[in-house]
Amino acid sequence: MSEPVVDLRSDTVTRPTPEMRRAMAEAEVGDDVFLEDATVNRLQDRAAEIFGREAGLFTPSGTMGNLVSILAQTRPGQEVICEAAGHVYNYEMASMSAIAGVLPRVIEADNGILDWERVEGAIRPSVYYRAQTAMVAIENTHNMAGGTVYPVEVADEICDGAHARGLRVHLDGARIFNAAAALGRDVEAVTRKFDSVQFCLSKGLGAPVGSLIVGSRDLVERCRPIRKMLGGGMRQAGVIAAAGLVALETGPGRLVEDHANARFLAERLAGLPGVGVDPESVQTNIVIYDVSGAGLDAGMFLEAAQRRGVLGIPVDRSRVRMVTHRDVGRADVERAAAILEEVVREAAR
Ligand code: TLP
Repeated sequence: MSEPVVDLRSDTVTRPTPEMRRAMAEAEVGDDVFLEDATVNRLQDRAAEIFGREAGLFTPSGTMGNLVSILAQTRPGQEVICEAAGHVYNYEMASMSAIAGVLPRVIEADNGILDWERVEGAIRPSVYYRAQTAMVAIENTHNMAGGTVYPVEVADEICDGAHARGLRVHLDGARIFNAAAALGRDVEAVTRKFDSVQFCLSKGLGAPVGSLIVGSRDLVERCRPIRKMLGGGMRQAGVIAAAGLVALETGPGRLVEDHANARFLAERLAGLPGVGVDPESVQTNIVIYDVSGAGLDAGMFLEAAQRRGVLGIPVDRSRVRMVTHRDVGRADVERAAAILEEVVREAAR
């Protein structure tokens, strides 16, 4: 029998565990537009509790969670400061402009990690004839910078500085549990100064669907009608929230394994001729590496890897991203590393 494919395209590819499927089958449900789905309510309350916030709101995706948070805290014609390689700016269908009517004010940062000095420099002067900055949106971990983590003081300083200037701060915390695990802190401690936090159940935590927004009760009550406007008012959503609850309780504790597997993969790759990656820079579950030195572009490299049973995604012409997750263990990652070695050695021949 041929070996199964090692799918490292994303941590979104995990399948629900038997425990999640059981919870889904048995979920108590109701109509969530009438606020009557007991499982959704439980998930929202539990998320709020874990983050030390007043309330939570379940959304179908991280993309919707980010957009709802932006819509709730900005007006058309305002600006949102974000990082150049950030997800909200690059991978969300320009929704902040197309739907929220705000202009992304983009700044570049080393490793995707902004600091207050850079953010402050991008804030518009407070004069009536200039568009006004309304929000700062930061991403932790930073996906396309390779899963990099904000030091807590750096994020806190951005929040304090922005608040003093009257701005809101949104956290795209799709992978905030990975950040917290890497820092050895809890998510409450690393997110407490943000006005809104979006985090994904369907990434490292392993749920099949869903994200949450957590924040003050006032924020959540502003977000709820916006979610409905966007078509995110779901009915018996308890069937998916049930899996989310299992993910929330059981997912965070095992992320360190994914991080160790990612580091292991990076170490193996670093030993290959022409592959550019610094294993020390791999802080969480994402490995981004450059294959151009091996005489390959990212597309060619990934095609050759796919033929042998390993999947990743291209970041640009020369760089590849691979993400570890619950459905790949150390043995799978070892096999992937051996296959990628073959790809590189064959290219050298
Ligand atoms: N990221 C996906 C792709 O869209 C790139 C992935 O495979 O990593 N914020 C961040 C930081 C994300 O990485 C993602 C998904 C989202 C938001 C959006 O979440 P979903 O996919 O639930 O809309």
